[in-house]
Amino acid sequence: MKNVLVTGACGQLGSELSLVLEKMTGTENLVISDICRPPAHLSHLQFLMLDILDEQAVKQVIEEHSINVIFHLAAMLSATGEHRPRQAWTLNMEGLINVLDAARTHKVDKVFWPSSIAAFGSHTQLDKTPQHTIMDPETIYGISKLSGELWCKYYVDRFAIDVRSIRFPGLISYKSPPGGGTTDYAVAIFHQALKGEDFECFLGENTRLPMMYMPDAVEAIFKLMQAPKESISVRSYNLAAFSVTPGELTLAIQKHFPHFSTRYNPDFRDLIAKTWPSTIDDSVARNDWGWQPQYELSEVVNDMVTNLRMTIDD
Ligand code: AKB
Repeated sequence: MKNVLVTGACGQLGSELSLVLEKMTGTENLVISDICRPPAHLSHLQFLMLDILDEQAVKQVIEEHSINVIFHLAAMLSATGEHRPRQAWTLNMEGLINVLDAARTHKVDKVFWPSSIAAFGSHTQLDKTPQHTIMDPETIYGISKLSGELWCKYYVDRFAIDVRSIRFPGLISYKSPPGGGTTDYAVAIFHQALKGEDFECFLGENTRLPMMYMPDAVEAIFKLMQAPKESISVRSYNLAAFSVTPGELTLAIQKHFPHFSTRYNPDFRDLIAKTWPSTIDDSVARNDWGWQPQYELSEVVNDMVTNLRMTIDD
């Protein structure tokens, strides 16, 4: 990787990925972008205000910085998308197409784009969801992810752009908060526990979703991006680490905070979650590029609690 551009760098995934990318590319070869100012821990990086809906601006950045690799992360997530469906569609689709087209025009070597478990739907086999199965998403975010997968494949087949993608489960991290997703509860719950307060959960106690710890997610992106072209058999890979319900996560957190408790007040996000896989079959990623998660639930909980405690103590 020589000159790298990250879009949506201030988001949950972008802000962690950018720091790891910096170690690989060097600060001078990394350009991060978003439509809001970067948080303090990214302020030493080359930052550009870039609206991915501005097609000319996207092309200009790629040209001026001789970008060879793009990590296109800017998107609106599932829950916010349900409040603003047209904006979610425009941002998620037009943004992706602008990036793919700029990559084609400027002969970018590789593009990474995150898909999601939201691309599946209620007729999908939701237990051990296979790589190839029925996909009938019911949220606008999910529809944009499924359409985005098809657009990526189209650019691969038609223009030989090397686009690679992962269908991410919910991501758990302590460095930056998620924004507007259905899986966000799995981060918010830790912050409440650390504050010594109970948690009101917008999912039902038994709603099981696949989750992944951020270091595993970042590692997966690098593994996929570094895999030889010949080993890539699909463009958007299923990926799993562990699956958990809010009830089980509460029990795991209670091992550290015995007085912690969760009240359940499921809202529209619980209905969304019920159309998403509860567990994922990621054997294609394991076979193609050796995917192997490092973090199980108990390790994630230990690490989250330790690191959030340090943040509070600082
Ligand atoms: C969301 O909840 O919208 C995201 C996702 C699963 O893609 N975290």
